[in-house]
Amino acid sequence: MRQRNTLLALAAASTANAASFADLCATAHVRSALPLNGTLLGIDLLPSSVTVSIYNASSSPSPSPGSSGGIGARSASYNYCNVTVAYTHTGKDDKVVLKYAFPEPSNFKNRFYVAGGGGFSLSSDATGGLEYGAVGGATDAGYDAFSNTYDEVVLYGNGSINWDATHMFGYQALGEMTQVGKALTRGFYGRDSDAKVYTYFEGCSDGGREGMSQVQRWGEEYDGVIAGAPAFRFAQQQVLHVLPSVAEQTLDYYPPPCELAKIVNATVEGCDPLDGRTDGVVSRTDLCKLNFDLKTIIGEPYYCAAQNSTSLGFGFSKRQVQGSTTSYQPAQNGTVTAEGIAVAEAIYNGLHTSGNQRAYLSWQVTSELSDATTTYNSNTDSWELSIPSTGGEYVTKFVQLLDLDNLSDLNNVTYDTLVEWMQTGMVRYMDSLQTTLPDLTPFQVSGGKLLHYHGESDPSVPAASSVHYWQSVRSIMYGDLSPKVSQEALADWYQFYLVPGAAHCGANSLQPGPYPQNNMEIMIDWVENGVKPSRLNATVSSGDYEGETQMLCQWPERPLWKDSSDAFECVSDKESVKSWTYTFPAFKLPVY
Ligand SMILES: *[C@@H]1O[C@H](CO)[C@@H](O)[C@H](O)[C@H]1NC(C)=O
Ligand SMILES: *[C@@H]1O[C@H](CO)[C@@H](O)[C@H](O)[C@H]1NC(C)=O
Ligand SMILES: *[C@@H]1O[C@H](CO)[C@@H](O)[C@H](O)[C@H]1NC(C)=O
Ligand SMILES: *[C@@H]1O[C@H](CO)[C@@H](O)[C@H](O)[C@H]1NC(C)=O
Ligand SMILES: *[C@@H]1O[C@H](CO)[C@@H](O)[C@H](O)[C@H]1NC(C)=O
Ligand SMILES: *[C@@H]1O[C@H](CO)[C@@H](O)[C@H](O)[C@H]1NC(C)=O
Ligand SMILES: *[C@@H]1O[C@H](CO)[C@@H](O)[C@H](O)[C@H]1NC(C)=O
Ligand SMILES: *[C@@H]1O[C@H](CO)[C@@H](O)[C@H](O)[C@H]1NC(C)=O
Ligand SMILES: *[C@@H]1O[C@H](CO)[C@@H](O)[C@H](O)[C@H]1NC(C)=O
Ligand SMILES: CC(=O)N[C@H]1CO[C@H](CO)[C@@H](O)[C@@H]1O
Repeated sequence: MRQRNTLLALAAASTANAASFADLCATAHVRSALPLNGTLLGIDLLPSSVTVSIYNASSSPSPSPGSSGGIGARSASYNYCNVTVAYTHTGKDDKVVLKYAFPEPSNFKNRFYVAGGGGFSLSSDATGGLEYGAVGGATDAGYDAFSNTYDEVVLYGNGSINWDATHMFGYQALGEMTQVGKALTRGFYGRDSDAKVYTYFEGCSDGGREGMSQVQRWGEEYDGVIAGAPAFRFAQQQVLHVLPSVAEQTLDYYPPPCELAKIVNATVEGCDPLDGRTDGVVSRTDLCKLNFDLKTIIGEPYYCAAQNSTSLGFGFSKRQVQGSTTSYQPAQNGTVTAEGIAVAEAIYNGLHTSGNQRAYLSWQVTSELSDATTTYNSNTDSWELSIPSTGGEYVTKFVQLLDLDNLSDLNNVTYDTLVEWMQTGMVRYMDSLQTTLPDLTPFQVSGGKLLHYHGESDPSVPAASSVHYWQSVRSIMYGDLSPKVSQEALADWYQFYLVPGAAHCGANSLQPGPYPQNNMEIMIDWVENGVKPSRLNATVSSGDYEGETQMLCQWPERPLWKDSSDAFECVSDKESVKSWTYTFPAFKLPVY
């Protein structure tokens, strides 16, 4: 009898759910669920702007294969209520458009999910959380970010910075979208105004920086943040993209791309065994840095066939061809030169002033030297400077304040000039783009969990950049505790993992290593069930060890195979940690 009642109740509930999705996904209901003016300080919602529609997965065509990001593709399998609503900042008369995807009530699991973007874009997709039973949201940040990238609007004109857009892109837009979204989520599903809505962020590259911006500025709003390869310490990070070109100019040697590729390949080959297993992956770039002499590569032959190459670059301005440029490369047949090695060493060694003070860290040895790629001039049959637009555009727009998409040349540009550009960018955008505040107390105190990871052979954002931030947080928050005690305290809520061999936010075609696949499951378990990870689950996706699970070591421990037929051990290695540790005396301000 009791069982039958339960079944009836369940049936009634599911009918109510089925009937109610259309009721919930209705303009009047959404308007009534909006937070009232005055509840979220400084945010006035505009009820008249609300639009709603039910997205029916079954009746909608699936997104085209290869459509960007992959996250959007998930929406094809879920029905959701598509809501847009705008707000204005009190007294400001601006307009920010938000969009949200609400799962059907039967799928809703009390969660809110924010996805990070990349390059100069915030995510414009609100559907990434549907597979986790989460409401998701996206914001146009007040500068129509659904169609514009931030670098297109950062200048009103030469010399005139759009600070509203800068702060919105920097951290504010996502924080406000999340605040409104959580309140709206409670109202939409009829929960109490103080009901818990587990709130997650997941992103990589600029998305990782965005995640860190939320941890730093809106810590109380988030329960779990997953930040990959964050493009933070923005000034140093963007100017770093120009370092390889300046090294080539300074050393007056413009290596053929094939020579650089050979240097990287030979380094990977030479350092592969140092971690105890020869598997094509340098799981210990620190041992490579400490024990491998690049000069031993001099004289090794290289050959690359002629090609019309599409160079990846990390160009992320919309006015430039997104992510790729095509150029002709003749056959390259030669041997690695001392000059080529000197360029590689200058790049891996990182930026120093003319007085030999360190200004910044660099990519780990074994990372591809993508930003050093030269272009072929068929008139002179020689290789010439090619300034990566990532760094070039940052210098023209953000430092020089000129509405130009790239530096046209490096005349009179020295290592000292790069340091000056970093200094200008750091000070000017200290409270907007820099994104390295190391005191995360509000996030920690409210119970937030941070999972931070970085591909060890990342050729765009150096892995050491993440290590440096972890060290900054540890010393600022636990400076009075011993290393061991502070590491344990930190690991209760902030864990950092290097991903051996991995490139920028993904696997590396040159090193068939592991990559984490189920970070959100791990994070949900940590936040909602209290299951604290101690290693990070990752899977090898190609090569001889395809399918192997590697439980990655939590920083500062490092992997080491004692016997290549077993799993690696996680070891402490002081020399190794030292090789990842930097100070930046070129700057008088602390660089967190
Ligand atoms: C909130 O304030 C805005 C103007 O700042 C106004 O347009 C809007 O109608 C107000 N919302 C409500 C629910 O009163
Ligand atoms: C989805 O289905 C609902 C209910 O059948 C219908 O009212 C709505 O128009 C559909 N929406 C779309 C976008 O097809
Ligand atoms: C969601 O609604 C907005 C505003 O009406 C519309 O522009 C957008 O195409 C809708 N998205 C989907 C997936 O239906
Ligand atoms: C470097 O190694 C990759 C594969 O690992 C190969 O495709 C490429 O041709 C190599 N390049 C050179 C210059 O040896
Ligand atoms: C590169 O492209 C040019 C012009 O399209 C063509 O003539 C040439 O054969 C191509 N070379 C290679 C190596 O593909
Ligand atoms: C590259 O140059 C060497 C020495 O000049 C020559 O022996 C070799 O055949 C060349 N390789 C190719 C593929 O052309
Ligand atoms: C500017 O950036 C583009 C890539 O978008 C690159 O091809 C070009 O060589 C750069 N300009 C200079 C002067 O290096
Ligand atoms: C901005 O400055 C650049 C570089 O000096 C110049 O080429 C461009 O014409 C200027 N734009 C405007 C609108 O004045
Ligand atoms: C590791 O991730 C893989 C791929 O997502 C998954 O199949 C496996 O269950 C995970 N293992 C653990 C221990 O989490
Ligand atoms: C100040 C300075 O060094 N100026 C030099 C900049 O570069 C040009 C040539 O590109 C020289 O002529 C200038 O003397």
